[in-house]
Amino acid sequence: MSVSPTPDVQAKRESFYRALEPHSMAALWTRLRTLIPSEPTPVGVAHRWSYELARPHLLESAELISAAEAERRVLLLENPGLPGTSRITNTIYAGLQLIMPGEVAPAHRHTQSALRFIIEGSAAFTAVDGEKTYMEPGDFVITPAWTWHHHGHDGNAPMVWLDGLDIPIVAFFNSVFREEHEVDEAPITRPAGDALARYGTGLMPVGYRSSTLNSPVFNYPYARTREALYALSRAGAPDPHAGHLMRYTNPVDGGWAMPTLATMIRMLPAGFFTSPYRSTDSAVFVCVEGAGHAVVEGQQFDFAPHDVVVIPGWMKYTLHASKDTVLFSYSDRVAQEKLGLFHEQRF
Ligand code: 1HN
Repeated sequence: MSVSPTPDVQAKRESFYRALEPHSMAALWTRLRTLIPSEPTPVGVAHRWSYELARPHLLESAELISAAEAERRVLLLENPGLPGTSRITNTIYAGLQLIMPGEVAPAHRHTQSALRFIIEGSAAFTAVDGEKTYMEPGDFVITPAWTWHHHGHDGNAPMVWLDGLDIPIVAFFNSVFREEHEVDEAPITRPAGDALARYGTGLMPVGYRSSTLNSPVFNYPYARTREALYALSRAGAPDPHAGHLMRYTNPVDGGWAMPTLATMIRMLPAGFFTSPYRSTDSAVFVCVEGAGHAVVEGQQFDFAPHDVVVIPGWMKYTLHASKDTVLFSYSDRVAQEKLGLFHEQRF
């Protein structure tokens, strides 16, 4: 039990604290409770971005700037509780990227890892480390750290995807490097589909040794993912807290597909309500198909296809599907697990 100090003692302490300041010192006992709270304090707020509202702004941006001039034509999704930070959570970045027919987003590389989750359009490709992959709605695509990558578009309609990056994590460790390629389109050295054929069919070349922390598969096509999710949903009951939840894996070791970001996808049958859940990772959800709502710490966020919902870590939430619904999500869980920091609670 702590006893309140007398006014005299308190005044002496205050002057002691002020005397420490010029020496770049401070008394821990004045800060201990804020430095080490009894449980996580959620950072930022839960929020929903309606794609119907975002889309006209995104398309308008194409009239103002080319992909080449912008380098990446992206409207970033910034947490309303973290203004000016370019963050959707304290640890992750999200943005909606638009590429128009014929455009090229020039080749560069950086130490941040990126994922793309395709929202609309077809016939655009991303080239990663010498291989192109053409992208379709619902595909999950990885751009590993420090790989050359550029995007192009051979089709005739706008193409949009959600970018997810570990920018705040890399910034925290001050390990940011970037480089522009000498040409806009980096050389293509392997046929499209090469990685999926070699590593993504349950087979692998004998003697293959991975030289990266990422999955060698860099496009997980939605057609296959969807088939697996719906087969799973027909085969048994959903998990009460998660629904039919699957994670994208690295076929080399069965671990997560990316070294910092956890990527998952779930199917929630029509009428299903999840039980309350919270975890220390902060997550970004994309509604792929269906409709429903999330209730986060008592606040409701409706979602329809292509809407994005952010749920900061340690906020308690439930999910409700009014139709058969598929939700993609990514979070900082992989980084947290590696550091022994991931915790979850089911109610
Ligand atoms: C980036 O390289 C891409 O390659 C997208 O498409 C968004 C946001 C910040 C930094 C680099 C891309 C990005 C980015």
